[in-house]
Amino acid sequence: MHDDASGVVVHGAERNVTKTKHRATPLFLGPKLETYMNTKLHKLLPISAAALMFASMATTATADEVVKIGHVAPLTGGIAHLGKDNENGARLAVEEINAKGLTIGGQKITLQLDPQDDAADPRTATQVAQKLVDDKVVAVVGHLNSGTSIPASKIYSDAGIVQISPSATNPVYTQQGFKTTYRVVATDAQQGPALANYASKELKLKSVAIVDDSTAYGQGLANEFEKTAKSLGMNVMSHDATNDKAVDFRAILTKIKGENPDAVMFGGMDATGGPFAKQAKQLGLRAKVLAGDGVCTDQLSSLAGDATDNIVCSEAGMALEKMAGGAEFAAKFQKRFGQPIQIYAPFTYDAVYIIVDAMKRANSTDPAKILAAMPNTDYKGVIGETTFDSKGDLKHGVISLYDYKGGKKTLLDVVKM
Ligand code: ABU
Repeated sequence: MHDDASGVVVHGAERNVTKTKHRATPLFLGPKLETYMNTKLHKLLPISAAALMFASMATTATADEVVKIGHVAPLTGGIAHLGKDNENGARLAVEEINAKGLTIGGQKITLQLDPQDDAADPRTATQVAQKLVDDKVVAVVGHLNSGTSIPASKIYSDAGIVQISPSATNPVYTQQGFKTTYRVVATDAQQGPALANYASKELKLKSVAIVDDSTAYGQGLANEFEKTAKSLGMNVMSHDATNDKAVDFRAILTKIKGENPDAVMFGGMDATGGPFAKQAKQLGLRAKVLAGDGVCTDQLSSLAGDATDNIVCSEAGMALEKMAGGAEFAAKFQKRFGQPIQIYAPFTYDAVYIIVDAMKRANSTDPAKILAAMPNTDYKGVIGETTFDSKGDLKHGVISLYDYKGGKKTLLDVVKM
C-alpha cells in the first residue's frame, strides 16, 4: 500500500482502487480563538459536524475506482512519432470514456492510461511489461512493434493480463499458445501476399529486389512477400539485409541498381524506408518502391521527399477513408492533438474500447474476468467490426493499398482476406 503526501491511498490488494482519505490533523488554535470557538460557535458545531459527516459519507459513496490500462510504444528513437500516434489514439478513448462516465458492477470507474516507452527495443519491452504488471494494469494496449510485442507477451501471459497489439503484424505473436495475446490488425501472412499480388497483377511488375531491416517485422514481412512473389512468377533478383538504425543505403542500392529490377521491396519502418526511397531516387533507380504498413504513414512524405510519389505501400487494416466513422475520428484526433493520424491511432482507440467492452460484459474490472470475456468480443468501432479467432487474430483481416500523389497518401485498393 502506498500512502502519498496528498492523502491519496492506493490499495494494492484491492487492485487500483484510489480513494480520498481525510487526515485527522490536530488543530492548535490559540487561547483567544479557542474561547471564541467555545462561546460563539458552539451552537453551530452540531450542524457543522453533521455537515462534515455527511460530506465524508458522500465522498466515500461516490469515490471512483481508478482502473489502469497500460499502453506501450516507442516514444523515443526514430519511430517515436508512430508511438505517440498510437498512444494518442488510446488517450482519446480513455478521455472520452471518462467524460461519458463508466460504471462497472455498480462501481463508478475512472480509467487511467499508464503510458510506457519501450524504445522499439525487445529488452526494454520486457522491462516495461513487468512494470505494467507491477503497476496492476488490468489490460495492455501494445506494443507497437512485433519485435517488442512478442517478447513482452510472455510476461503478460504469466500475469494473466490481456494484451491487444494495435499494430504488430508478425504472425508469431499470436502463435505462441498464449490466451492473453490479441491484435486488431491483419498479419504479415496476409499483408505480404496482398502487396505481392498488387505488384504483380495490378502494377504488372516482373522483377523485384528485396531489402529488410532484420527486425521480426521487416524480415518477416519481406519473407512473406518473397514467397508470394515467387509463386506469382516474379523474378526475385536478390534479398539483402540492413538494420532498423541504418541511415545510408547507398551501397545496397548501388548493387541493386546494377540488377535493374522493376521494383524494390523494403521491409521496415518509415524512419528507414523514407531515406531508403529518397536515396534510391537520388541514385537514379527506376524501380518502384514497395513497402508494408511500417512505411505507409503520414510522416513518409517528409522522410522521403519527392521520392514519396514512387512508393506503393500497404496497411494491415481498413483504410481510414473507408471506415464508417473515419472522417469524424480524424477530425476529433486533429482537434485534440493538433496533428494528423500517422496510421494506427484508430486501432489503439478501438483497442481501449474493446477492453472496456470486455469489462462491461464481464461486469468486472478483474483482469481474469476481462480475459475470460475477450473471446466473445464482437465490437463495432471506428476500425469496423472486431471479432477474434481462437488465437487472438482478427476473424476478418483487411489489407489496404496506397500510393502517394503530391506527397499525399492516396487509397488504391482494399483487399478483404
Ligand atoms: N506492422 C508494422 C509495424 C509494427 C510491427 O509489426 O513491427
